[in-house]
Amino acid sequence: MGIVNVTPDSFADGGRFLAPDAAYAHALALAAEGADLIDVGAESTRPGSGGVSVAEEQDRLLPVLERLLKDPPCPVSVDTAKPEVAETALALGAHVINDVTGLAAGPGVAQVCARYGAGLVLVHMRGTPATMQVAPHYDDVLGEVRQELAAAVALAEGAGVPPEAICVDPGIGFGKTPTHNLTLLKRLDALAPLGRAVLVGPSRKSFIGALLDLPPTDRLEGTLAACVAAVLSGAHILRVHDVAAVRRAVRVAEAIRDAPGDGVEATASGPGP
Ligand code: HH2
Repeated sequence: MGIVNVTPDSFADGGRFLAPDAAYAHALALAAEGADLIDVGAESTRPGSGGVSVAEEQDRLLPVLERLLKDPPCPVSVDTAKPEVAETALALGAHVINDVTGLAAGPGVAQVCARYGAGLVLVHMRGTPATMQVAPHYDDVLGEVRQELAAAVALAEGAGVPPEAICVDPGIGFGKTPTHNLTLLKRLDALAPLGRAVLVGPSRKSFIGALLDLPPTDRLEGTLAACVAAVLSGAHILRVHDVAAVRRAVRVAEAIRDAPGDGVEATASGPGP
């Protein structure tokens, strides 16, 4: 899933793709790099951000979605927690809604998805972007994230979204310390009992900055490591800024994951080392 932030203030690329032409061109470029899904968002949810109005979010999104959905290069998801924005996006032909609040405000976004037959990403978040990084605490981060996502899944299904249309995301950086993020990336298999595809978004996030002491623009290698670890622990979809690089890293990681583990040659293989 390639990221297109139509925002002035996103933590990694704020302002670069605020102009509709730039956002549209970036979406096409990410699809050409091999993205299977493009995620367009118009509200930054970085820690401390206060949010934008429905009108502002629509004003940013619509010119981009109108162009992108005329002849979409791949399915398009829209990163919003507002039912009104979700409705407008789906009416234009968007395929998936990515709700980083995991239906915190109620089933509204899920009801809209059910009506349009759209996919729904439910992300785990504790608190709101304004408050979520103020002393996050869990007694059992894996169990609590799984339980809270299970409640969101039940809410979505109750609103009429079919089980196979829902995917879950542990919400890297959304009300988590760096250690919580590392534990979640290491143990994505803990979400397997939910029976949904697992999406995860570690791209350029601050836990990488904390480990390497580098700004968002210099976090590619850290992102690749996090994505590889996520694939090995059970991720199905990766939300990233750097699609081409992540695709390459993941192809190798998947080949290693799927290689015979017992040293016995199952099929004829190529040359040696
Ligand atoms: N993270 C961000 C936004 N949307 N969606 C999902 N499903 N998972 C995530 O981890 C996720 C997300 C935050 O990253 P970004 O869009 O790059 O920045 P900002 O919120 O500052 O626009």
